[in-house]
Amino acid sequence: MARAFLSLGSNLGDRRTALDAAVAALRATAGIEVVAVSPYLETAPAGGPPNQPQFLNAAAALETALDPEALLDLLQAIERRLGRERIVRWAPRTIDLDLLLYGNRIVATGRLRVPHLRLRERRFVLEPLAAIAPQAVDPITGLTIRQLLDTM
Ligand code: A4P
Ligand code: MG
Repeated sequence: MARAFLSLGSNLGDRRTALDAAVAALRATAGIEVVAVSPYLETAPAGGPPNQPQFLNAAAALETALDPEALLDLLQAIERRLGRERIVRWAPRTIDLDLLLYGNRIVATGRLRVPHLRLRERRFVLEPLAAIAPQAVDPITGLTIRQLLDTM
């Protein structure tokens, strides 16, 4: 079993229901135990088309038997099930699920980078994550989430 951390984001439709549904789908999956979910935070959109709506962001901690690639497959299946349409990069979305950290593993394949490439530069990712795992360590820099947030 490995400890993994996810980010969840929604800025389209009923955002709270979308985050709740994603957490419920994770809880219902064999091989996944959801051990913590952060408060849902209202955040200003970073990047993407102008004038897009505010996001609701959260982070979740999992214990999982799935390897990182299988976990990404699962996140993408949940995104599809919850009706996300990929049209424009960084455009408004009903649900975005990103894998932030997977133990202390570093993964760099064509479709998966762990730690998430933009983990260190995004307050909307670090803030919810710090609420549930301030001592989690980024294996690239060796810094904790709390330290990354404090040095932003
Ligand atoms: N991919 C590679 N590594 C990962 C990973 N660790 N986790 C690949 C998840 N996916 C990963 O992602 C594009 C591709 O990234 C996937 O096919 C996967 O193979 P996507 O979710 O399909 O597309 P996206 O989300 O539009 O692009 P991207 O690059 O994931 O965008 P971000 O970085 O997730 O940013 N502002 C606020 N306030 N709150 C937000 O949540 N989110 C974004 C999206 C922009 N601005 C935001 C927020
Ligand atoms: Mg994404």
